[in-house]
Amino acid sequence: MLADMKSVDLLIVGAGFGGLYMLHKARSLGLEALAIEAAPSVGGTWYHNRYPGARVDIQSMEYSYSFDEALQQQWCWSERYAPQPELLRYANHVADRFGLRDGILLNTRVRGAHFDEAARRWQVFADDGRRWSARFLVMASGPLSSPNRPDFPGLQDFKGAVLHTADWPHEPVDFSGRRVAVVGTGSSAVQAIPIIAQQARELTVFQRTAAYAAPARNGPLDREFEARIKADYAGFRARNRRMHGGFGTLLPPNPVSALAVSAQERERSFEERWRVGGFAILGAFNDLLLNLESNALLAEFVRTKIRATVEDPQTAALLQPTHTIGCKRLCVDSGYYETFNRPNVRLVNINQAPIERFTATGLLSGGRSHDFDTLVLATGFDAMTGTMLRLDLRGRAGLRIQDKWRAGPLNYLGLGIAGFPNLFNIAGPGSTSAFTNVIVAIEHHVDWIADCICHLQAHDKSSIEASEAAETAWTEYVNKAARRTVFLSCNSWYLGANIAGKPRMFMPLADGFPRYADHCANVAHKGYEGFVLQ
Ligand code: N01
Repeated sequence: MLADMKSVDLLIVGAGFGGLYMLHKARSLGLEALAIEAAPSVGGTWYHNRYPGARVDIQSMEYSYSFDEALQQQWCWSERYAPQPELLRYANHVADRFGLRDGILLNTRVRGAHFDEAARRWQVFADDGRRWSARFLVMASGPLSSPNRPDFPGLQDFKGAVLHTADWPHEPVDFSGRRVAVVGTGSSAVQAIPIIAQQARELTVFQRTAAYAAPARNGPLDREFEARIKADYAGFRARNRRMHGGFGTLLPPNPVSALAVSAQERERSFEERWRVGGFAILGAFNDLLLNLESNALLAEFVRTKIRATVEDPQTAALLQPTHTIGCKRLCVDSGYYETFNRPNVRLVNINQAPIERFTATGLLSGGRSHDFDTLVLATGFDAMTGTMLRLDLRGRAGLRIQDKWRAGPLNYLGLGIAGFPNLFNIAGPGSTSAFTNVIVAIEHHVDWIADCICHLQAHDKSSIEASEAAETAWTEYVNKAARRTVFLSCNSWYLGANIAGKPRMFMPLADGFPRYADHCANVAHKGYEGFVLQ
């Protein structure tokens, strides 16, 4: 049995943007590496989330790899915010350009991995029974990769088609002439609803929590702007890496409190950034995500925009969010609120009257039945931990990840887990991933892991493992950072609050990418302080 097992230096779970770069980097170090991907294609998020309207919410010139100058010079994005098909083409281009395909096993789902203490190697196994032995295991399985499918009573009785935004069919879906229901109003729904509404005969949106959305102001990429960035792309990337979210130098945050200026000045600043679009509005002042009073001023500004956009006062009132803005990730839209002015679109509040059950022809809520032919679940993800917790992952002494993370995802720097030697996590909990341009987060993690492996080799060490003390201190650090913000004031996937029974723990680090990157660099500089090297 063991003789059949293929041995590699480094095994990567996932061939999305994290897995692709990790594979390339590992090979550049001379390591034998293999990426295992459950999907039939590379691309990760951008392979699965192909619902109508899916596109990135960070500008394309920023949301792309920086590790290769020729790649970033030669690739041309078509729009300010790239649509999903183009992002998928980009992932495929990267796989071809860097000759990665022969190191990627597609259509293969990793079922688990056990750490063999005697050999100090990971034994990794797939659903189809194949097994591998690897010295290093890198989880590049993505923070948003396990779709959340709420256990709605009676859903199995519904006779129409059921689609999930995060697991969208690969053949075109034609909504024309159909009565469609969308459950959920997060980022995915906000992007999909305007497009579905243009096709469907009727669209009913079931809303539990109203969403804040800022206009994307998407359009064709301005070629002069592109040329300006490309004239010093490396400098642009370096400046972005010093920004809180790893992006945003095009319009840096205003370093002033929203409470320190006059009402007119505040309004002017909000308006200016609303016109720019996207996340720019969150940088109108420096305390919008730190101070509830400042936050409330921005929240009211957006509610005013909603009231001015939506014609029916009852619908406009229902669309008004009441929670802190930015506490759930801000949505970036193209015509979301306007869509509710269409005669074929209806909004149903399921906050007061939750979905009681599905029926053969629709659903019941608040004692009323709603009929439709196609159901779109835009209900998000079991974020940050969902994919790892579905694996049979066992560290030293058979420690199961499900036991280790019973109260939440303990880890050190988001990169290592005590009890799980030589396992690295890319863009997971405990790092700034969810608050960062994720490609910046990925490149940083991959580079750190590569440096760490070089260090181990140079010092003749065979394993590295986070210490429990460092992990405990880091978890407190992550909690403390969250307490300084408004992020604990609502239910969000950052907190695990969207999944029934999931322990509530604030998972991403809200401390800003530069400080986090400095922290990781210091740890490395001090010989991987907080890790045990053997
Ligand atoms: O998921 P979400 P998403 N009954 O969790 C509702 C990234 N992303 O896929 O708020 C009824 O935000 C839920 O209601 P509530 C981005 O990071 C980026 O939209 O929990 N409703 C909510 O309205 C984003 O943050 C882009 O009360 C239920 C919705 O479903 C993350 O992915 C595009 C329910 C889920 O919203 C997740 O976004 C798309 C239930 N039982 C996604 N359960 C870009 O723009 C959940 N809901 C790049």
